[in-house]
Amino acid sequence: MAGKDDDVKVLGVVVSPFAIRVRIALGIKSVSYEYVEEDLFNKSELLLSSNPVHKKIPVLIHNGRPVCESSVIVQYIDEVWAAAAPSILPADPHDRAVARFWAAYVDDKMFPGMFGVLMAATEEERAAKANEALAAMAQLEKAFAECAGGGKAFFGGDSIGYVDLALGSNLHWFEALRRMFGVALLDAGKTPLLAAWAKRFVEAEAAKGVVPDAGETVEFAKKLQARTAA
Ligand SMILES: N[C@@H](CCC(=O)N[C@@H](CS)C(=O)NCC(=O)O)C(=O)O
Ligand SMILES: *[C@@H]1O[C@H](CO)[C@@H](O)[C@H](O)[C@H]1NC(C)=O
Repeated sequence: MAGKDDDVKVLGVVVSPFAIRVRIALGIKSVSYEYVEEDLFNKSELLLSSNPVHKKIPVLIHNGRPVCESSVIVQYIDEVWAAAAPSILPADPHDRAVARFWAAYVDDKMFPGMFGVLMAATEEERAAKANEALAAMAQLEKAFAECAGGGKAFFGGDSIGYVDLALGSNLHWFEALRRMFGVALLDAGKTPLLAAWAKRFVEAEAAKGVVPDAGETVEFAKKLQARTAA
């Protein structure tokens, strides 16, 4: 359980959506933590020993004990720091199930399309991946309209919740892809509710200082493309 002498470390990469959602979740709960930037092309012993199965970031290390997988970590944070309001998952079991459904949808449908835009080998492939991501965004626009009834600030209601973290942690990539390829995954014409939601997300206190700017993301993207091609 949480205590005042908690030792909390996050192994991450500044532009990684998966690490960003964990860091914003800790911010929501006002948990102080040490952030350790990893080089994914030269992983630290600490990363390899704390996530020996996937060897991926993010890893949360709480009082020496690692927790892996961003969705698992965010739920862990919500449970351990349950007393620190607001809660990230809703209270009602069905609402929780719906939130988990849409967060998984972001990772399974939107993210592969979005990342595919960056890594595509051909323009045809890039267009196909953009369409996959856009189709997912259209679904998420409908989900937002339904769950927020059009009137709430966030998927989670008045404050950032589980689905907000899943989707909002990708926003700097949307802008990077727009600059690099002219691909607009967030478009006020197509998904007006999400466009307005995105502005609220990046301006939220817990997101400030964690969400990197698009320029930094573009630099990272170029390095990733070059290293993957090599
Ligand atoms: N499902 C994982 C995905 C994490 C992930 O893809 N991490 C990437 C960076 S964004 C990584 O560490 N890649 C290193 C590798 O694959 O070697 C989660 O939600 O935590
Ligand atoms: C890899 O990281 C270690 C420290 O973890 C460092 O000493 C070494 O110089 C790095 N190697 C490269 C090629 O960056």
